[in-house]
Amino acid sequence: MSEHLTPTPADHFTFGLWTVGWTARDPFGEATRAPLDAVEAVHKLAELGAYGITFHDDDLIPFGSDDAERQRRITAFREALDGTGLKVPMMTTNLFTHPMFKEGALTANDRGVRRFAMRKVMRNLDLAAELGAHTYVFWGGREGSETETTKDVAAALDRMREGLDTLQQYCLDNGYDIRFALEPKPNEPRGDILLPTVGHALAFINTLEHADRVGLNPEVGHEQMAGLNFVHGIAQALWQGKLFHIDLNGQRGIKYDQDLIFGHGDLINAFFLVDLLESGGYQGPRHFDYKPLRTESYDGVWRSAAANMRTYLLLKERAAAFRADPEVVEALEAAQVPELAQPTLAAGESWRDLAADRAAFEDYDTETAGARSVGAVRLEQLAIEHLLGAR
Ligand code: GLT
Ligand code: MN
Ligand code: MN
Repeated sequence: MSEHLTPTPADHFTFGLWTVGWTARDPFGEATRAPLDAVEAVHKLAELGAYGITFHDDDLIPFGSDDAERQRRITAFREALDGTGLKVPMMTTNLFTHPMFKEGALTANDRGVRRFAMRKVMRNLDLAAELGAHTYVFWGGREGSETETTKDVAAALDRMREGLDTLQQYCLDNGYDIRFALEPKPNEPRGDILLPTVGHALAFINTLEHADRVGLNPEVGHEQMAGLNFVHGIAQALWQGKLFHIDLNGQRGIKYDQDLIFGHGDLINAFFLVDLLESGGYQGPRHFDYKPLRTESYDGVWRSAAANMRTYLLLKERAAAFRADPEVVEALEAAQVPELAQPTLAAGESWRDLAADRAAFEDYDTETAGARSVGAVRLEQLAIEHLLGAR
């Protein structure tokens, strides 16, 4: 394997403990793999060249553990982190598995459930601060409904805002430098989930008290489940300074959440995603949130972890070759792509000047503008050829 395709911590690849640790229980069948010890996961991921590991409170400390058990597990995990140098850049809360969360957590109709959920997050924020995590993800898997009658959406959004404002205040008052990242998903496990897409979440964030400390953790498959272009969503999140974190995986079309290996879904979109992440100023971890196929045993689990990273590095290499190709540069010019960065009005020009410019309207050659060829096919084929290694 050529050296630049061998992952190292400098690549900032991270994995959820729940990904390699998924025992492959699904709604139709029992687990096909034995549980994975968190300490072993840390060692294996470090060996493979990852930078970090992320987790939900309950991934590390089973729900209902007593204090002694909790401490024992945290200590063993810390020792593994210290021994390997693996980091914990992000943490999150499980607000979806326990039956109490069946109707929501921060937005449950039941106020007692909401108060419990807030305390569960607070306790785990203490651990996140202790382990040096600076990003905290909120995936509202149970925040939604199957029926219009059971959920007052406006009230639920009020409660979501109250919860996030209060929890960020908790961080600030405790001196925790932890920013929040909301993870949109259109559906599954709920029929309809609140804040279903990047766009909904971006609009909601503007209503928060600490809006500057709240951004997004978009997941490839979640936007694609809604038929949306992930690259466009990420470009807007970056443009708004809100790409705090990212969940990389693969999805094949509008169906259940597949959580495939990165690149094993829409490969063209993955190519342009890596191109954008590498050139668009994203500095955060490249976090894989995927599920090793249920058909595989642990050899396949570790192979799939390595595959995520290698695919990313391959796409990074291909994207760099695409950008460096003089023919691509020329085709971009021909398609007027760089021209879009030029403001529509000239420096100092007002709408009055524009209104007086006959060349812009009265004398504009609309026939020629309508007949021009944009050159998109040539450009896209060049991208495909680079992606396939043909250039
Ligand atoms: C859950 C979900 C993911 C979220 C995780 C964070 S857990 O597996 O499917 O998309 O990122 O809570
Ligand atoms: Mn998913
Ligand atoms: Mn995710």
